Amino acid sequence: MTLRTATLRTAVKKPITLIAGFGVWASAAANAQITPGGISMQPANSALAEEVHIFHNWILMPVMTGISALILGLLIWIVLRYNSKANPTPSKFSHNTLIEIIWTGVPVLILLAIALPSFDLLYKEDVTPDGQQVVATGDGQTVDFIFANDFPESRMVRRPKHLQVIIDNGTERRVLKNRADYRVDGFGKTDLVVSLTTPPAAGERVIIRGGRSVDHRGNVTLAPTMTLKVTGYQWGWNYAYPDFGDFEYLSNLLPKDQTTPELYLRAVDNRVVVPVGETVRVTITARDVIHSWALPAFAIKLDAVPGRINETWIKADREGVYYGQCSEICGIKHAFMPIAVEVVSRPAFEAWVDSQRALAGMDPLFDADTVKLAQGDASALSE
Ligand SMILES: [Cu+2]
Repeated sequence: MTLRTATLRTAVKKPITLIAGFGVWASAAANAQITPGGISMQPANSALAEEVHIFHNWILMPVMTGISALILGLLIWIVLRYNSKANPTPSKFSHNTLIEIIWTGVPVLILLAIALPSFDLLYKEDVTPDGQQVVATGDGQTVDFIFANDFPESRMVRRPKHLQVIIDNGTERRVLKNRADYRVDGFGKTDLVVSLTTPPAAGERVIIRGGRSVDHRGNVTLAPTMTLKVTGYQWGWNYAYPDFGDFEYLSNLLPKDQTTPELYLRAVDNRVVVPVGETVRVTITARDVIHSWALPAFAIKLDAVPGRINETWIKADREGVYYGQCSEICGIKHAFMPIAVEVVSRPAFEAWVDSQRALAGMDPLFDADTVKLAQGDASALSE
């Protein structure tokens, strides 16, 4: 119903459509992505989606292919070797302890091999990242930098992999290596002291990120910079940005004559707009019946349930427009409530926020000066 089954559904759906026959396969492919002739999943636009793809490609597909091949082989062998001509007098034995142990034990091991990484993925999709970062400027002498490890007990930085130290000299970024480039004192305590082997040059920025939300690339994912509030209704979506003022808007299907054949049933009049490289908390609910906010490029599919709020998060790697659909049968126009998310740079996002505020009769939140400042912050936030 919520995220748990939803994610598995995303991961498992493809092979089922593949098996279901070429007609279904072709139409599913055309539906799933804009690329003509594409048959696989949409390219991932987040570390999490990438990990879902790895799970699908390297665990689910080999397991399914292996089991199908094994069963087919056994069937062929039985048909050829034990038909009435080849084997006129069948043996009469029943039960074989060794084989029974194998066919009980092996499936258990296979299920465990699928379950363990999938639990990890479900946890990552369900728990909004809470990583924090401190940015200090080097002076050519200082080597010790303090990171406040003030997370709740269960989310504290306790191991080297929960911490990332990055040197930014203005033109490039270097991720330092634990032990070789720095040492950490105080894992599990309130103040972590990061001691660099060589002092950062004057003007170089030292970025220390800490937290338990570590993606599969080894990067600490920072806490959300904003919340996107999604409300499904018959037949469209309502989006609100509570951090940026009291404005909200409807997002509806673009009629056939206002878009291209490829984008019809994808394109909407008002897209969701989010900044690139920043964690966005997404809260999802519905006004009338259950809908589902699904965005394949981010491996997100979460039910929108009236009277309750579900939460997940996205963090886009790249700018661009990404499409999804309502994914819970919600009534006669279920197929006509697409989702379109536009990922933009931080300055473009701020300009967009101000344009929305202007429409709602509010003063701008960001002026030219703060846009400059925020650009600096944004470069610190993006990978
Ligand atoms: Cu719907």
